[in-house]
Amino acid sequence: MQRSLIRQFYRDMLLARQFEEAAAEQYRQGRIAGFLHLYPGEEAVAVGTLRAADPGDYVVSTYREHVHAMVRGIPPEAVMAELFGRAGGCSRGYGGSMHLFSPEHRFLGGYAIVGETFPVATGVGYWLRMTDSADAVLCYFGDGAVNQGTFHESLNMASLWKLPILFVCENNHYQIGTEIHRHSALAEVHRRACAYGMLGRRVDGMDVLAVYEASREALAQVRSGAGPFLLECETYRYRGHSMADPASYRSAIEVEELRARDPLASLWRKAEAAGWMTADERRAIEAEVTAAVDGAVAFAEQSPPPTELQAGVYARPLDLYRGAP
Ligand SMILES: Cc1ncc(C[n+]2csc(CCOP(=O)(O)OP(=O)(O)O)c2C)c(N)n1
Ligand SMILES: [Mg+2]
Repeated sequence: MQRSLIRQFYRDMLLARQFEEAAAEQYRQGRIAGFLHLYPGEEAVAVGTLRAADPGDYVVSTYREHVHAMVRGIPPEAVMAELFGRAGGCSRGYGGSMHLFSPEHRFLGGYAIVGETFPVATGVGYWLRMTDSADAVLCYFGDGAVNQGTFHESLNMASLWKLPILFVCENNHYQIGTEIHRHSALAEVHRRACAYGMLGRRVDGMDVLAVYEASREALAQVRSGAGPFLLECETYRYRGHSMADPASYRSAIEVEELRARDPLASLWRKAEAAGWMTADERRAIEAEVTAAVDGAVAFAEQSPPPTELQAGVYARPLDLYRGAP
């Protein structure tokens, strides 16, 4: 694999880790309100899948989507400012943490409803197919979303119509505090693909190289016209479900075991052993990432609050009240 790509993976995952830790700190200080779902532990999934995608592909993600947005090219400043609810945010401060959006990056959200990404991605896939586009859609969801009716309805139609969609399950084994064997009759999510006549496989979601390779193969299938693909990435979140969750439902031993497979540390070990990255290069990336995260927080702090609260709203409440069309 190219050395530049390995460094890119490392930089992306380090930015992801540090950005999220900075967001947690800003939340504690009261600068970020509402719910905040962080990604530490899961970095290899967003980075491996999205670096395998083409710039023209569309992305539909969940409420745990800050990292997906940044890997897609939305600047960290615009993501942090959105978390702060400021006008400099990528959704101009109206959306907050769970509703990042950027049409120019083909980043179609940020959805707070569990299972909401399936029909949105299916609609985009349908449009791509109708227009004979070469682009694809990457649709993210958690293990806890696969028992929603939208999963069945969307995967069935997507497969029937051979839509160009890569369904990416971020299986972190928990639906908030409920472990997967207690919420799913079938815990191996990728095996559900056969019910819809589509291809599916599981990959180690703590290993960015494995996720990247699996995503490239899956996207090649999707683009060939073979229809959608279900990629299950087995991963883990080191923090609670959201900042409001102390995660007391799991043992310290379990967390330690998964921390030993940390995606960043294991990539560094491999990169150093193979001579893909030197310690000096690693330090340079660390310095650059720290500056980028500090810059993002500084930008968010000085960005003003949104002023036009009614901009982008289709109907004004007063017109509705008066019966105007
Ligand atoms: C339709 C719906 N039901 C319930 C919720 C509350 N809720 C938010 S996240 C979540 C768990 C989702 O688990 P999972 O899909 O595994 O995602 P993860 O947070 O692990 O990434 C629930 C039940 C919601 N947002 N939407
Ligand atoms: Mg989960």
